[in-house]
Amino acid sequence: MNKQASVNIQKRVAAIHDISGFGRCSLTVALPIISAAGIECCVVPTAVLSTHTGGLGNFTYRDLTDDILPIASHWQSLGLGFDALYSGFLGSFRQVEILSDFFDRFRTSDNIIMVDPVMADNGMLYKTFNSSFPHEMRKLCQKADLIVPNMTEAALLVDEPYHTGPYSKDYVADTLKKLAALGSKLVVLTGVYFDDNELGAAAYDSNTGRIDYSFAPRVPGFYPGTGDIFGSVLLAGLLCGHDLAQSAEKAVNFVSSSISRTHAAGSNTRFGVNFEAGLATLAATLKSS
Ligand code: PXL
Repeated sequence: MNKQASVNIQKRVAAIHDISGFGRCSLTVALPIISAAGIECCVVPTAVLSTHTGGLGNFTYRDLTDDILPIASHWQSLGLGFDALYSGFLGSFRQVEILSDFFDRFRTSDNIIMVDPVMADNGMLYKTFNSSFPHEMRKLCQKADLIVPNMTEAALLVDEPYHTGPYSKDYVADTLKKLAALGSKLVVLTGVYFDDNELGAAAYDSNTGRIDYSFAPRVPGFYPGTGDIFGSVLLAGLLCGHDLAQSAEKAVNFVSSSISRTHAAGSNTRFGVNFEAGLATLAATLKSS
């Protein structure tokens, strides 16, 4: 091995999500998961909340819209570069345009922009968004290399009514193609199921037309934060050198084992899932090729 090849350059991600102090979602899952993969995770908090907005009562909410571009400017002055830009839950309508600028500042010919269009689940928009937000979020998806919507977000992005499953393969393939037509060449759709026993994801690469599916046994209940866990493992997988289908499979398996562990413990599901107990195994899985 020559000297150059033996140098291991650490990857670096900019993760742009809210930070909810309690409830295990957004930055409180992205940071530990990406770090466990050996990747440096720099954070841009879009808002600070006491908890996530999914059923824990009167959460506090501090919008950080006006801090995002000054953070970007300071980082530019330091000459920082990122292997991936990863956005999730946004704190305000205005943040879409601001993130678009953020992406323009840090995009390079070989980094990846991943947009998780966090805004809805189970057929409903989250409390902090109004009905014009999906139209705005579509603009950010146009700028991405990879988008990671769930089935509800997918319906909002392609401006079609939301349907509960089980879904047909044709419906999923059609939805993936419509999502890619928004501008992002790669799409990973979560919450896909063809029967009531399994739940998983479909990974679509519009460059090749290939669709790969990954499923795990369905566990009853609704588990907040699992979309953020999924996205963080997916991105970590890609940056560790796994392909889109392999990374999506690792993300499905990690979310599934985190949910099973939480269900088996009888924990309050509104508090998020116990992904922490799986981090050491995840790190080993991501590092093996
Ligand atoms: O997991 C998505 C998410 C992220 N951030 C906040 C949320 C939610 C979902 O409810 O409320 C603040």
